[in-house]
Amino acid sequence: MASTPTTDYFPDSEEELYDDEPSDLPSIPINYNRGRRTSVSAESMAPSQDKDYVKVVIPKTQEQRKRIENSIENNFLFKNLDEEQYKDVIDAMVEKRVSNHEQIIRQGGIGDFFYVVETGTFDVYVSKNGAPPEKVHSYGPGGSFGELALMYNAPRAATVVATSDSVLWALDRVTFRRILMENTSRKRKMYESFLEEVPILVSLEPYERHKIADALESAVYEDGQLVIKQGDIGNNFFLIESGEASVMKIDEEGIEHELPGLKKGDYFGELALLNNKPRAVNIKAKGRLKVATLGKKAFVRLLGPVVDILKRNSDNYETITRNARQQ
Ligand code: 1OR
Repeated sequence: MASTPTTDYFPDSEEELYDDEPSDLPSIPINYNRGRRTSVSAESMAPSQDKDYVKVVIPKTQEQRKRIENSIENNFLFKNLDEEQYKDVIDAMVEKRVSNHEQIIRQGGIGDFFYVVETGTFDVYVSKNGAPPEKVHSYGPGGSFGELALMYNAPRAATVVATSDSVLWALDRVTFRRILMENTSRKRKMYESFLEEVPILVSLEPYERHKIADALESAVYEDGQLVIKQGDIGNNFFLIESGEASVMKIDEEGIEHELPGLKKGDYFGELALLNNKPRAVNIKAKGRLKVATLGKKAFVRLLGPVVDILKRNSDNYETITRNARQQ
């Protein structure tokens, strides 16, 4: 049927995990779409003149299809595809076996493919202003890379090299743009300016914030609704997109103490995730509260670079609680 790519393409990738973990979120769960593969909105970012489009179909065995499904299962970029989009993506993917040390993408090169890692490991190098390349990231199974050049019609932003014999699935540029780009760039745009203003995230690279955007889900709580219940197991991390939240701590005698509230740009819910402890306080919406949340796995993976700051900040909680009790 379609343009079968030659076999010496150089795929690339970018990764992410969204996780089918338990969630703290309320009745309209943030993951309401999961598993249903309902259609995404049709705001057209992609050059998707569907009528003229010839689908890429690379014949594959059931076993190969299964392997692709497993590889993309936890990848945020493949969320929210409808059944047809999901099938089209799998049809279009090409298996690429690579050897240790093989270069998959070269910084400055032209973007042709987007890559998903089935097995193996990859390192990412960036050279800034002609300086020697520095390792900035690595990928393992489930990861994906090479979306940037395809999304922005830009040269490859980094070099990606296999660090073991590996198996990749490559998706051609046209299929990537037609199916995966719309949702991805919509989300990155939606959260971009907000994430730039979240104090805890300022030290991150823009690309790290993009990846957080891929993983975020928004949820809304009405006035008085409990977001976090003291004593519960914690599954999510929260950033306040708009509105305010009140914070209450119940002490051993059952007396409730009000702690300083939270506002736009503030975060909460990290403590239970960092320490694997029950939720330390109650957090409630004060008026309408909109939050962006990350599941635990995504939190660990994407906020790794700021964990020390989160931990340091949490040292203040004890002082704040002590002061509140004395009032
Ligand atoms: P691409 O099409 O530009 C290289 O081809 C790919 O490496 C790129 O898409 C991303 O998928 C992936 N900056 C830019 N690209 C990165 C980065 C990155 N990490 C992975 N890729 N970082 C910023 C470095 C200043 C690393 C952030 C952790």
